[in-house]
Amino acid sequence: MIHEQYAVYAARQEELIQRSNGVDSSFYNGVYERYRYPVLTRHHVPLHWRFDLNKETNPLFLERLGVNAALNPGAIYHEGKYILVSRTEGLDRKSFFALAESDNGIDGFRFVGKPLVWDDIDPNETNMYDMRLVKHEDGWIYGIYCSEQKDPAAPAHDTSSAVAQAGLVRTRDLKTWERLPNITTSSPQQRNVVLHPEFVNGKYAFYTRPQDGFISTGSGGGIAFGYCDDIHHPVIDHETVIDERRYHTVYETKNGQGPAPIKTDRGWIHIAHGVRNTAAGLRYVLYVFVTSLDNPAQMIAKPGGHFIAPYDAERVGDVSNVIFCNGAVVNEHGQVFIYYASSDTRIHVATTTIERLLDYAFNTPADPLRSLDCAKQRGELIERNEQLLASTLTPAE
Ligand code: M1P
Repeated sequence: MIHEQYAVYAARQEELIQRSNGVDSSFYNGVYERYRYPVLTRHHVPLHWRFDLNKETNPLFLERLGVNAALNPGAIYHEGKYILVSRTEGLDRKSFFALAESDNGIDGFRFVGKPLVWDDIDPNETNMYDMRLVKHEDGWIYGIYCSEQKDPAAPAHDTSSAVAQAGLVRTRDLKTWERLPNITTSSPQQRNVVLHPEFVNGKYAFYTRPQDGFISTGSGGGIAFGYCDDIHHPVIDHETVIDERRYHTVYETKNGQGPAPIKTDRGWIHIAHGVRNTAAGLRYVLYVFVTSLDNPAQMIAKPGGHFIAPYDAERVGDVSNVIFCNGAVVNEHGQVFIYYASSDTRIHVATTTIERLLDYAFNTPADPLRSLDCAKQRGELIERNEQLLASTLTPAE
């Protein structure tokens, strides 16, 4: 018999799911819109994924398998629906992947089915997270995710050290998933590995992030690019760094490719995350760069500074001061939906258009890298504007 409390809490959850979302008018930069509410949170996770609904076995209606957070979703636009594959973290700290969909990409997101599973080919894989969903021109939808295990070389007293590698799955229908072997690279650690959506020089191509340590990049780091001959035995022999870390930038400490790059007639738009260290810990923001259509490993534009950074309530969460993005989609009208998580806790959307993204990418000045040069850069903008203002103001004004 179903517990009577179920109907009460199910109705509350339905209200949350059906709440209409709107642009947050407190924010304007012309580049993208922010929205009033997160689009997906742990409160959206269905009750029957968390509670035993049976009154006989759960008379007090206690949550049995709670969910701590919904974050860092992969995203695709598929058959007219906006699909997220959320990193969904149980109270036990283990993340699993769960699919949610919406008709308009802004609100109404609803988890569907059950948590995603596939053949368990690696008994050492302990945690899985941050899937990039990529519709490849070979016809498959790929999921590339971080596959994490305890560091086998760690001494017995060290129960924290971990090794991250890139796990690989694929599907055609978003229901059944085929697990392919992990992607092999020469780097001791890999996260933020992303498949390029098209063949490049006839090969599968990946963005990687070689690094020495689980958290720190060590001598590695930077967003790299490499080829893979056989997707069934994915090996990337050679990684070339295409976007290096650099002193006193928003990506000084580390960076990583976000979603698969977005194709436009002027180049591939990349949304990436950049990390710098502060007295309060690491700060994660998003930034943008563009690579050439002929050669997606060649940078052709890079606006200075961050694109999206933690804003207001987004600043606080399980890991505060973090914006992370591994999912963005473009619909048939050229509208862009950027799904990002704030502070490793909940998922938001920002909307823009290809036209605005290209304008931002090509016309935002580059980072001059030194304060005095930044002051001069801003001074020049002010001078041009002052001249314009002076020439357009009538004496009466
Ligand atoms: O906690 C912030 C982020 O930390 C990691 O990011 P990166 O791969 O750049 O080191 C990931 O664990 C990511 O999931 C997380 O949001």
